[in-house]
Amino acid sequence: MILDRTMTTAVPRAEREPCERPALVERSSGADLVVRLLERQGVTTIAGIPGGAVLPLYDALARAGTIRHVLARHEQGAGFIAQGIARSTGRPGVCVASSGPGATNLITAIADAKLDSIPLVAITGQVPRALLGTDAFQEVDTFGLSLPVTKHNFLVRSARDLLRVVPSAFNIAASGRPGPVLIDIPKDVQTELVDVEEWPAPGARDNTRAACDDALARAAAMIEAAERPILYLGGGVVASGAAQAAVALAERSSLPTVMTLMGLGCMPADHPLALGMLGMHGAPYTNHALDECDLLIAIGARFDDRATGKLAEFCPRASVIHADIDAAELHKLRAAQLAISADARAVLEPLLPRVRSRKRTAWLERIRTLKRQHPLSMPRLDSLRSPYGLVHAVAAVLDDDALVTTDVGQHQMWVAQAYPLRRARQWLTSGGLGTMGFGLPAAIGAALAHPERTVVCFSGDGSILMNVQEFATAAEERANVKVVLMNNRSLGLVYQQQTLFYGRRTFASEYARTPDFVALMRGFGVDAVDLERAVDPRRALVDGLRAPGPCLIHAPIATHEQVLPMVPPGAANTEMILSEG
Ligand SMILES: Cc1ncc(C[n+]2csc(CCOP(=O)(O)OP(=O)(O)O)c2C)c(N)n1
Repeated sequence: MILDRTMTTAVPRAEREPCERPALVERSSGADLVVRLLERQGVTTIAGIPGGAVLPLYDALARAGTIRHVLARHEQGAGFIAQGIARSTGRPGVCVASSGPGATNLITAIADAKLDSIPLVAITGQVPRALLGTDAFQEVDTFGLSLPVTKHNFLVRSARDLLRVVPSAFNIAASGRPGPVLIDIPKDVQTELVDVEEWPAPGARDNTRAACDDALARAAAMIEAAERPILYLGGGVVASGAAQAAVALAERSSLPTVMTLMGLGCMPADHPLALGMLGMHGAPYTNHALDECDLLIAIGARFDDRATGKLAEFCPRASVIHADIDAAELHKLRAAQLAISADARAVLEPLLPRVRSRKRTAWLERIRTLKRQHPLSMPRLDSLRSPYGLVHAVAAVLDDDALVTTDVGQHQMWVAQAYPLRRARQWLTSGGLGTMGFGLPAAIGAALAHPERTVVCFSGDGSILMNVQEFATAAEERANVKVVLMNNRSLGLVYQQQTLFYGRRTFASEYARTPDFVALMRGFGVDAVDLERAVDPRRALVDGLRAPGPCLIHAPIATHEQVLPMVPPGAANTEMILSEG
């Protein structure tokens, strides 16, 4: 018996797909089963921290020697390392933790994956079955705790059930709208022996349903009839691998294109039709263009409040086509004239040949005028002390192969505005949950998945301390991660909000004392360069970015710097604050 929260969705794949029949029956422990099933999923790297309740699984990993285990220094770090793998490859990431505090430490990373629809399989050890519900040592109800923050979760009560649970977990994590799945395995289920007669097929992403012809025809007609259409791309375009099709559609019909924080990179930032990020910190011309559009084509986006501002005043003149794999998103926040419940790629690719090539001279001319009248101001681009100057200087050293992660705060928004992201999956940021501490471990995961690439993590002096212990992991793994620490000696985004909206009462947001980050790196065995003290800061920046292995680049930023424009929370996107308050 397993506890499975719907008891219906996890249809055993073994019943649906042909199974491989080994000649002999194999006797296997639950822990060995998990390792074999992970191998069969093609998992090569997992991140975690062992503990009593998960030691049989660790022993099985040790005996098999087939899967690289990255020893994180905090389970949240392990969760974000797994997310870094998932976000940069599109395949489910795997993290492991012990029961009790190990599992609770993992919860934030799981919730983060839920809000950003990231495929993650989290495996936790649990107290033995007989002790469940007894307040045993390191017992928490991981199943109950994770219920609202997972796409699905399992408490496994028999080793045999692992044969269906593990493939199901991968199938559920990757299918439809991706998300995190948790498998909680009591210690005695890990040691229980079972005879395996046949191995189930690995859990794979379900095939996506094609969008129906009628909907595609209507979408094409609406695009055709529109005078001022805008294409609005979200994380679903990244998840479904539809970026190319989106750009092709935009080019064919001359569609100015906005992206959510999660959708950045789908259209190259320097593409003539790209209007960058919309919403709270979007460019003024972007939000003004949306205000004027008569058709909004929302693909894999969910009308998040950070993107829409005051919903009632978002795109007030527009009809809406909304395509999303998750039917629950359709009409949830904004009623759509045409709602299509399908994967972004399954909509965009067949839509393309149905849409006539259009020039839209007047609308594109209007966009050029809006750009002139309402530009995005990026002051002091030539200075490394300016946030925008620093972001540009970093980008100038790296090529499009580089991956970019961020933490959460002003630095995240400066990078979202200014870094020339040019491809999907280049950009890894915590969008929905906005979790400080995401950047470094996510960068480590991305670097492990792409050892040939440079991964740059932009962080703040607040965020970096939330998972600073993962520098030890980065050093141990020689991960090619460069952390650009934008040190404004404050929780900058909080400081900015207090300045703008709380009568300048900046409280609990400025640090009276900050650590010597360069000295800290010495302790971790990580290289560091300090742009504050370097004789030639530009040279030091290049050296730091080109050094092999992990490196911290310490960059001072004035505390008063603000990320602008800013739409006050609850205001319409056209009511932006444009200059420092
Ligand atoms: C785990 C967590 N706690 C609190 C917050 C609220 N919060 C959002 S931004 C921010 C400040 C971030 O400071 P820092 O990392 O130094 O970045 P900066 O804004 O200065 O660039 C805080 C506290 C959060 N997003 N995540």
